[in-house]
Amino acid sequence: MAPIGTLIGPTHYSRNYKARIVAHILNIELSITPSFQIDVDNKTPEYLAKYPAGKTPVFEGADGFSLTDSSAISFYVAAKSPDSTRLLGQTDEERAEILQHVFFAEGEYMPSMVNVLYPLMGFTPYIKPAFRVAEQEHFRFLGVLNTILLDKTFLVGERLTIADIIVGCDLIYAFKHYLTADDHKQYRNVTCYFKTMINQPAFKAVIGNVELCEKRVQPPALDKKEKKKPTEQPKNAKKKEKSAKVEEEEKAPKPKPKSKLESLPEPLMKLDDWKRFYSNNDTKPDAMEWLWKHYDAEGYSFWKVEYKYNEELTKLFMTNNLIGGFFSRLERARKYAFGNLLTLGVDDDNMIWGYFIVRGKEIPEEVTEAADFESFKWTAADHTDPKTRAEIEDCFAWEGPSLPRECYDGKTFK
Ligand SMILES: N[C@@H](CCC(=O)N[C@@H](CS)C(=O)NCC(=O)O)C(=O)O
Repeated sequence: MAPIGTLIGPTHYSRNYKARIVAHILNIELSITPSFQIDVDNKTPEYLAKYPAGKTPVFEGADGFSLTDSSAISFYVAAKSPDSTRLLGQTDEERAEILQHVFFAEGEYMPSMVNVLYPLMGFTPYIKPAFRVAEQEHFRFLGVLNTILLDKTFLVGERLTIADIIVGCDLIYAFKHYLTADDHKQYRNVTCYFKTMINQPAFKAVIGNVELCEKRVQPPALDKKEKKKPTEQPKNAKKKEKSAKVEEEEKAPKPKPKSKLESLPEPLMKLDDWKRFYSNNDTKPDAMEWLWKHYDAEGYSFWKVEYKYNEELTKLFMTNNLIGGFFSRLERARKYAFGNLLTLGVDDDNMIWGYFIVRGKEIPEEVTEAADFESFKWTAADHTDPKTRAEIEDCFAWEGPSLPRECYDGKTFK
């Protein structure tokens, strides 16, 4: 049987598992995209033109039908089977209950999980008070699920349905990275349910073994300045006296400032041309030869970028996520910057290192305004120096003798 279409997105993300588990159970052929790079492939103009939210996964049907949202895609894939009611519910009541659990998982539980796990994993900035509130909310929803599961093996009826597939997948991150033995006791029914799910043959076939978390992921390194903040006295006590009017004005959305970079003379090399050439050609030698031929040293500058708190990095994949998080907060700089940051080293001993090209001779505010900019050291780099040039080439190629350590993975900002 030919595939009904392609599930596009990173194959190791839990949202990507849902439709594949459905397809596995109902014997539906579904193509996947193993080399998909999150934050790169879902940010191209072509992808955004088709899927404006830039999220993954998305589905492209063999017949041209396209769809976003992992749960919607899972429902659609299930509906393609003559045996669909097996997962989609046999009665009106079952179908409505399935939706009830899916909406709870997606609308209530997932946002709370994301607000806890994303800061821990470096996808979003870690702000302690917001994090504490998110933790409480996450535990509250786990408690709700724990009550729902008090006397149930499956969420709806006596057999696995799509509700279990969606909720089971939505619980993966929390059990893999956050919930430890004490939480397992506290949310016993949820834990038992989760273990039942990940031991279902279809879950195993798609995901493999899920290792439960033993030690909770710790918050990423805070900017040292931020760490000092709690002991500092508020500098400006008068702030409190500000008139309501001033505060109102401050709260009002400010018009997006025009970039200062727009007033610089037009550069000889267009950054978009470089990005396109880099994406479509071998980095060494082709793209690098192109760059050295076209690089306009008046219009751009090179910067070596190093993470300041490498000693606090732990798992390689988390380090790489941290880069992804930083890049997503550099969104405003996309027009004016290109770079590669690499995750180098091994688990529990790794570093972030790389190079950027930016428009102008200084680091533009589109970069410095990123919440975690201060966590990185930016040093002006002289691309005419042979050693630096070799490093830039190896960095952009993600391999080569001048990398300070073995390259595990990396991200390209383009
Ligand atoms: N409700 C959506 C959420 C999709 C979503 O947030 N996907 C994440 C990856 S798991 C993503 O694409 N993040 C990239 C971004 O937000 O730019 C779904 O279930 O598909």
